[in-house]
Amino acid sequence: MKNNNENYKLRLAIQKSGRLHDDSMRLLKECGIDISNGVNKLKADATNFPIEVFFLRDDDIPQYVEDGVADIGFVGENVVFEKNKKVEIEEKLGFGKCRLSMAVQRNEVYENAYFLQNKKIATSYPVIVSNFLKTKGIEAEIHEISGSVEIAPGIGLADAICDLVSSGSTLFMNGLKEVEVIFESQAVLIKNNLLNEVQQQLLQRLIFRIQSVKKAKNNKYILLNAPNNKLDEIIGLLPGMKSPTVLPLATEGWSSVHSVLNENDFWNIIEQLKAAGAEGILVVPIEKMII
Ligand code: PRT
Ligand code: ZN
Repeated sequence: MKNNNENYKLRLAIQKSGRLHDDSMRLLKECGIDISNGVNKLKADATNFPIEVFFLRDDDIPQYVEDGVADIGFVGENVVFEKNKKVEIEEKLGFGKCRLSMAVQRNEVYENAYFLQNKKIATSYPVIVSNFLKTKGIEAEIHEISGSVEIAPGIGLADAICDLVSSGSTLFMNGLKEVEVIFESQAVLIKNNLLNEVQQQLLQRLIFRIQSVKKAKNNKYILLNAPNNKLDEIIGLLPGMKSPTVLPLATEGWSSVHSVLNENDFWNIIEQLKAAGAEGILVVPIEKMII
C-alpha cells in the first residue's frame, strides 16, 4: 500500500548501471529535474520536482512498475516486450537504440527465415524469438542463455543466435552475420496502469518536458543572410515553426533570415539554400523547443 505522501509524487525506476543509466540521468537533467546524489544508492529524490528515482536492474523494471512499487520506468522496449508485464508504453525516449537480430555464421547461406526450421537458436530473448517463429510458422529449438550469446555458434551450441545489435562489431568479431532484424528497440517510458489523478498530472508534466527536449534535439536553429531579390526562393525552402523571421541587414539589399530545420532534411536544405544564394549560414543547437 502506498502511504499518502507517496500518492503525491512519481516513483521512477531507471537502470542502476549499464547502457541506459547515463542517458536516463541526462534526460532528467535536460528536463530540468535535479536528482540529489544522496548517500543511498538505491533511491534518490529530485530537489525541484515531485519525483523519486529508484535505481534497479533493467530486467526488473517492468515487474516493479506492474506491481506499483514504481509508478513509471525508463527501460529498453526489448525488455518490456520480453517480460510481457501489464504496463503501458507511454513515450519513446530517443536513446538506447538497437535492434534484436538473428545472426548466423558468416559462411552460411541464409535466404530467409525458413533457414531456422529445426535449428537451435541461442538467445536471451526467448519470448520475442518464439513469437517471431510462431508468426512465421517455423519450428526451432530455443536455447536461453543470459550472456555472451555471440559465442554460441562458434562452440557448437547453436546454429543461430538472436541478440541485440547496435554497431554490429560484436557479430563481426565473432564471425557472424546479421540476417534478420526481428525487433527495433529504444528506451521507452512505461507506466503502471493505476496511477492516481495527481500522478497522471505529474506524468503529463514530465512527458511535456521530455517531448520538448526530444524536439529540440531533432531540430536546429538556422540563421543566414540572403540578397533581397532571392528572399522568396530562400523562404520557400525553409519550413520554420510558423514562418521564418526576416530582418533587414545594415547592408542595403540584404536580409537576415532565421528559422528552424529538422535534422532529417538538414543537409538537403542547406545545399539548396546555398545554391539559391544564401550566405553566412549559421546553425545553432536548440536547448528546448516548446510548441
Ligand atoms: O545490469 P543490468 O541487468 O541492468 O544490465 P544489462 O547488462 O542487462 O543491460 P545493458 O546495460 O547491456 O543494456 C541495457 C539496454 O540497453 C538493453 O536492454 C537495450 O535496450 C539497450 N542497448 C542498446 C543494448 C545495446 N544497444 C547493445 N548493443 N544492450 C546491449 N547491447 C549489447 C548486445 O547484447 C551485444 O552484446 O552490445 C553488444 C552488441 O553491440 P555492437 O555495437 O557490437 O553491435
Ligand atoms: Zn539486464
